[in-house]
Amino acid sequence: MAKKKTPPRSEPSFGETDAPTRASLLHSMLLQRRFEERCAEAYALGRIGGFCHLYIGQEACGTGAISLLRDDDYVITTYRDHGQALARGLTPRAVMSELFGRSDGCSRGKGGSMHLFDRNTNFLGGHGIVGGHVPIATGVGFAIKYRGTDQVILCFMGESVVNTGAFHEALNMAALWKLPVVYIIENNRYGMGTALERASAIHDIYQRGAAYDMPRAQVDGQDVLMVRAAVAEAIHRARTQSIPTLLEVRTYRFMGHSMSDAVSGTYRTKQELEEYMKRDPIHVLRAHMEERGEIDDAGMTALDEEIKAVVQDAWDFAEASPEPALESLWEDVMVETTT
Ligand SMILES: Cc1ncc(C[n+]2csc(CCOP(=O)(O)OP(=O)(O)O)c2C)c(N)n1
Ligand SMILES: [Mg+2]
Repeated sequence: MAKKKTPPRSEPSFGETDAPTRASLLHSMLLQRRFEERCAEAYALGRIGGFCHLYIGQEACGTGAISLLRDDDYVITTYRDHGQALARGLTPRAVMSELFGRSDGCSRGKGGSMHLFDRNTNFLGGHGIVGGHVPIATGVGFAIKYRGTDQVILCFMGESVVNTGAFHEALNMAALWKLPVVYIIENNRYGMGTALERASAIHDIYQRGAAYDMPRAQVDGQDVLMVRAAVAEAIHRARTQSIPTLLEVRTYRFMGHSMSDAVSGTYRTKQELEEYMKRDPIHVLRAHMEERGEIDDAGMTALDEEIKAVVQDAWDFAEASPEPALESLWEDVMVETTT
């Protein structure tokens, strides 16, 4: 099928970064971190209700991958979605309002933490059912190919997803029909309290792609520059040849599975957590930038202060935003379309 060409944009070849890009990656990761630290506080104060899963420790995965997208590309993800939503350009005000259940939220206060959604940035959620969104990503890939554009979709998932049937059906179809989807497994080693080794017959899970003859790779998920390099190659393949890729990004979550779990729990040791925390993705990028003379202590402090003010503004905005009206309960439930 002939592809309609959209105007060329500055897509970095295989994830090369320059100083402004590194600065923007640092800004994005620090924003996500400070934002979610305040989410934990808001949850403890009862401002945020329901389920709430933090992304702290994993920021390099979403940030590196999403930084390579064009505005007209798509992102779809799991319930651990705050960081990726911010990386994709949803405003801190819209995300915080959604978490507070307010009408200025990106899902009008009716989705909450697990269901961030934004049509303007092609952010297709935020999905609570483990594995449930993977076939949707494949469907979007099919739609892109059917329409003949050269867009791509990034589909993020946790490593537990690879043991669901939906994952296999969706990857088989994507490989068979050559769909422009980049499937990104964020392997943080645990599905709630279950270690990968207790749930999966193979541990190098990118090898699951072999069953569908899909290009695949394993990546260091704590180094945002490594993530970018791998994802850039996959995006290039999807955009120019409509070939899907399966990436396993090895990472670690520094918090509990959700706000209802203890940080370390009984399924992992404090020592293990401390060992992984030595490779905090923000520190790893900062070290890259320090080596190149692009940031120093004063620069880092100034950035931190600027970001904390943005997050405070988001909190204040969310608190002032009204709750959705009761009548709006039936709005946005179904869309009737003629196309
Ligand atoms: C179909 C389904 N089964 C069970 C659950 C409950 N559940 C929520 S998160 C989760 C673990 C998922 O782990 P993983 O895919 O590794 O993602 P992570 O939370 O580590 O990011 C489970 C079992 C669910 N949401 N959906
Ligand atoms: Mg996991």
